[in-house]
Amino acid sequence: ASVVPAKQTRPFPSNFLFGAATAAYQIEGAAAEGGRRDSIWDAFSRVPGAVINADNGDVACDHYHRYRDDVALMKRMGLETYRFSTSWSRIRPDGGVVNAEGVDFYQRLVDELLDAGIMPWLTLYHWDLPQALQDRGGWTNRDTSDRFTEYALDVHDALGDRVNVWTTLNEPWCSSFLSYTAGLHAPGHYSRGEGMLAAHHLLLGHGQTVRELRARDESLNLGITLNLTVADPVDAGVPADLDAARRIDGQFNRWFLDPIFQAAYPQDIFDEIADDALRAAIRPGDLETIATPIDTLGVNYYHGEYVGGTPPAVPPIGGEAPTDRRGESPFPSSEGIFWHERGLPRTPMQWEVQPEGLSRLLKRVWTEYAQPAGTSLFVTENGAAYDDEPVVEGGVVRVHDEDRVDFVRAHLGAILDAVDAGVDVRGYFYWSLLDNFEWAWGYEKRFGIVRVDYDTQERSIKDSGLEYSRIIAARALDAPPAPDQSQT
Ligand code: GBH
Repeated sequence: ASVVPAKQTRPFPSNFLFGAATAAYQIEGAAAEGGRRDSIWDAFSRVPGAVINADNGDVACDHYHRYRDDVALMKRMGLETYRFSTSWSRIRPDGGVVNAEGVDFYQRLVDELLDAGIMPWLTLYHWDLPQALQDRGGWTNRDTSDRFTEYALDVHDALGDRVNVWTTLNEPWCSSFLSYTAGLHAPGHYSRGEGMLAAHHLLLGHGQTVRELRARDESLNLGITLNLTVADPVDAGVPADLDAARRIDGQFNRWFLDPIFQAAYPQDIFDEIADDALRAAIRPGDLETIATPIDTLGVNYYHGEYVGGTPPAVPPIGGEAPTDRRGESPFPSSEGIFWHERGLPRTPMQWEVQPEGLSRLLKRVWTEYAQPAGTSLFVTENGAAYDDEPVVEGGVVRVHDEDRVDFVRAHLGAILDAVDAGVDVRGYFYWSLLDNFEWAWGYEKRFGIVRVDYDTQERSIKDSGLEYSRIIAARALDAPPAPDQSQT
């Protein structure tokens, strides 16, 4: 007789928060309404060839008009918190004077969230710089850091009494190197020097904003979100492979973590890539400002990197190296670094699915940076685009996105592995709540746990969304069957 094993579940810590994330330009639409003016993404989307299918954020998910329904949907799904960003171009359309209508939209959104019992998690900058500021050099101009702090204080004037968690920047690596060096994101420049200047001024804007917000209100929870990765050498016994992994780690991770937590750029990478313009841009006191203590570090994790110091015999599916449209690298220094294939599954974006990398990343960031600083750790983005195929069943649109269900479960499991190893991870935000404008990929790639029909704007919760709701309700993950149980 077979013994039915008791259902095994892995509970989440009692203080763990479950949420989903979006960003203003990716979902709001209403680009020319409510006094909003162009951001760099409006302008970039008009550049021929910049965005697939010449898509843009003019309408997107029309969230600007449908935010009430979207909040109701979040409530139905049981989300405890919602991570969204405010649009600088709504609040200060020209980078200067405050636009009351823009402020009003976010007040209504936050009130709606609070009424629904959902904690607002506000990000001030998710890549949509007012074009008027780009016309003056954008993030390569130090003045933009000051404008950012002014804008942040405006948002605080409007929402400081209702929003406790404030994230300054989302993924400054993307808004510097991917934007000013690789040309893949707005403003679409191809300059290694500009990327480094942009990164420094973004970090400076972050630090001085944390300082100013803290001075206004000590009770705010302040932080930043970084896109971090795990760089594995092809062969840890080969110095050139180890070196490749060190340099990728340095440019993705340490270039941002070290100044924020240790008031210094990583010396090895700095010696290799810093040019005279960057050295001149770093003024006395800047690094101390950047290292203003934060309460929360948000980690965005999508995939790892598998790199070596020599070219692979067979080029990996994703290519031997990330390149811009001209075939060059987004990194200020990546000469002699090659991406290899290790046979992991890949999403249609060719990103590896490597949940175990998330466990290792969290352990490392916790022990080396967050814990010593007394900073809490959250996974503020994680998700995947798959080629969803909607079907109508009993008059209802269903998306049986098994791949995404597995993806979410695997990454939540990886977080629990980190928790078991002593890492204090406080929450998880799936990217994204909705299918949305996926930057240079336009509407072609869908990351949502909720499907958006872009013709009708109808929303349908995908199977992954239903599964996520169940996990939230149970506050636990069903354990996978023990490997030997099924054999006997
Ligand atoms: C996030 O960034 C964004 O915050 C979000 O807005 C976006 O919709 C979501 O991901 C999905 O893309 O070495 O040049 O090949 C993603 C972070 C970091 C993922 C860099 C891709 C490889 C870049 N990205 N990574 S490259």
